[in-house]
Amino acid sequence: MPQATDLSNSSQNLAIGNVMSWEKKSNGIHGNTSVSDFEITIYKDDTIRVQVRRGSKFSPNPYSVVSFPQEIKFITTEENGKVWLKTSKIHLCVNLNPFFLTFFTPDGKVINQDDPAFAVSWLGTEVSNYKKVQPKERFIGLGEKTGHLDRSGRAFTNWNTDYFAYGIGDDPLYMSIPFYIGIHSDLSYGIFFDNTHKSVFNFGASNNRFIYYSADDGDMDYYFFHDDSVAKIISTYTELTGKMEMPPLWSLGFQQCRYSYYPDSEVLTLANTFRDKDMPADVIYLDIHHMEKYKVFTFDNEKFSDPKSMIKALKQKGFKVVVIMDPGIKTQQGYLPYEEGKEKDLFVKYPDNEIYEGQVWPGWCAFPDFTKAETRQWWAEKMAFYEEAGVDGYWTDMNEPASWGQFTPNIINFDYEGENVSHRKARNIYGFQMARSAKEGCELQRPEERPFVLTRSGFSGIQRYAAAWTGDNVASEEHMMAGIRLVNSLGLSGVAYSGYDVGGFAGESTKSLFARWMSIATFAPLYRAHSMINSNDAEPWAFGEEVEEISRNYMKLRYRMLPTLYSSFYKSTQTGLPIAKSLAVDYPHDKYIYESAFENQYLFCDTLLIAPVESYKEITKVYLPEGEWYYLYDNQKHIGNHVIYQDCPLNYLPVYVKAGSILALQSDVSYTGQAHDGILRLHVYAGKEPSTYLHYEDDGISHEYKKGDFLTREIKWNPEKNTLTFSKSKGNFESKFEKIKVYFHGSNPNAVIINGGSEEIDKEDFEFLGKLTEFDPLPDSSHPYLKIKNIPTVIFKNNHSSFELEIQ
Ligand code: NBV
Repeated sequence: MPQATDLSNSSQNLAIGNVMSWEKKSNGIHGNTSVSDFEITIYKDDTIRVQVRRGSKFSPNPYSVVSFPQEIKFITTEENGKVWLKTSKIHLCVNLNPFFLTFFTPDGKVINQDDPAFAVSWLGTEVSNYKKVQPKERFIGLGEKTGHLDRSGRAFTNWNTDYFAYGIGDDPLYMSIPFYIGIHSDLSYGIFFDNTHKSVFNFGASNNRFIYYSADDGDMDYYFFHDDSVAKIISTYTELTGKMEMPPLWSLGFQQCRYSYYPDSEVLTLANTFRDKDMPADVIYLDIHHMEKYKVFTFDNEKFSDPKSMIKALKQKGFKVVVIMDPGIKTQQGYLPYEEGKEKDLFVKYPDNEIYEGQVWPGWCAFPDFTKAETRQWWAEKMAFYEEAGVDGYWTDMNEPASWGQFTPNIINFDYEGENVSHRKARNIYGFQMARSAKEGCELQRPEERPFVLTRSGFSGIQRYAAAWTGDNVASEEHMMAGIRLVNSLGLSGVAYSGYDVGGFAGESTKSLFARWMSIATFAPLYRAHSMINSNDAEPWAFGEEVEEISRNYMKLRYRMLPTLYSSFYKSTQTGLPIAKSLAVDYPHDKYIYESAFENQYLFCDTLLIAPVESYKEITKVYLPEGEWYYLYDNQKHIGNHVIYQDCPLNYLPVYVKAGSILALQSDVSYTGQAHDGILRLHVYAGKEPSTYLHYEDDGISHEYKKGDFLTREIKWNPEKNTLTFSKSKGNFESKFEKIKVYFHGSNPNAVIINGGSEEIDKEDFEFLGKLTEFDPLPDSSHPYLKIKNIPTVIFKNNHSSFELEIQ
């Protein structure tokens, strides 16, 4: 029998040891050693779960995983002291004396192997899994972690932390995602360590023997993923932990925040200024000064005497309003949320049942226990207060949870879905569950609309409930670049919808820094500017005319790109893949992409390669991976697998279009809800490889798309036949685009023929414009030193049948 709870001699390492017995179960095996029980479960061909415990039962995390093992065929055999579990994608070898695991490909290559001596081990309650480092192995992912794209040589801690003005190498930050991807010898795999205690991932820091992950307590409980691409591994991880749902279209527009805009007249002036200055924008945030003495579910009546009318006026101008919600509830007699929380037993407590209090903005506060269903439901109901005023979205801040002193006592208790656990186990999922409650509040209050929640804290699975932002960054060039890596890393870790405070939250941005940040963030999934109290104004017009012009140009480009962006969001809801995609996803084995000069580069919406560069640089080195790449602003074609030197004046951020891809644009609008001119502009960039653009549309706001009110259409470029094929559109949604105009970049057609000449589209609806059209991605620039002329163009009515354009 395992000595399940014997922690004697805990000052030395206790390894799992020899297997005493094992048995087959329906979807794997289980067994024991002298110190522990283990279970190995085949989830899918590409996913195997490994659980090891010392307690009398497993204590899994009830929050992150949302899918169950599939019934699949696998083979189990025992030979020469090894048990083999074989699926079509992974061959797992369990060595019995001692217990250690080796994951192989079906053709016998080692993907990943435990350090045979230590494998799974304990130091007291701390549980670890030690892994051998494979030749030239790299590690990517782990969510919101600072540092290099390749995490080798560093260790990271998962312990959600409020960290004002963090340094660009500091750790831990606000959100924990214990999932990483290993890359070596043309192989890749993923590991999700599903334990919510404080955990550490050591990728070879201070040792040259192994890498390991450990948690303060709880089970060794991890999922191992292997497939033939990094993309498939991310997809599989998000099948396990869930995918984001379609956000409201308005949330993809520009969002303006400040700590804090008040009073109401200032908020209205802000909205008017965007419209007067012809700068497209969709969202204005109300930070903590909207509240009376920072008490959640109140408005400060002096600053906002009639919030409902103010929000109505903003809506008339096409703006949406997002309010901040902090978890701390002021412990003030008579303050309803406090009284109710006490009465209904909804707050976090000490083990002797006294309510725990910590200090935050309102003073001493009680903390709703979001790990309890009743609390989440209560909070969701309380949100009626904001809904009545017409609020559109919610921003869950301080949900690590933060408190003055930044050191919450571990002794306090959380419900944790009835398990009743200490802060040690609950902290990392507190913010995740607060965001869930906010999302459920939106669904409860406005079931007909899609929720929008932006969260600071979270854990694996957070993508199901909220978008994320990277907290209190600093107005500096290094922070601008670090934020890009954070967002890219979140994308590698299942969180496709994220962004950073454009301009920097703490400190003062310079003119050039702000301009560059605005242009880079045009290509971030979340496009939001924010700045700290008592700092200079930091709106896109606050830095003088040149910055205003650059900002306007890029903001407009963002809105023109909406068809591409929205379609990319749709794709991400299906695949879990990032929208801002580190080059490590598509080119994991290309060593150049990990170099510090190039590690910030990423693909946006699969079509554009963004090469972020500091604002003071006039020329920069860009690495273009395999393939061909068009410089966005002049169509110059570059051959991939090359480093190029690129001019990067402040008004032109280096952006390249992948040859073979299709960039879908629309006309200028002032906000996402405004009608465009009805023409979908498809820019086809000729390349050697075939490619597909999946166009997606729906009403942008309701859930009707789930019932079939959407439109998808595949548009395929075939370079061999020189054809562009439009599939029949799917779904019941009537496209908002009456016409389609195709621009041919990099090919030189004399004619375009539809359906080989047998027009199924009426000829009158189809026109080849020849070499007429100009294209300038930044048309309002007063320095249009680039303009792409003579692009052959065809325009036709958007009917929903399938057809083919043959380019001659
Ligand atoms: O609510 C004020 C700020 C907010 O603006 C910021 O975005 C959060 O990250 N909040 C933190 C609290 C305190 C900041 C010093």
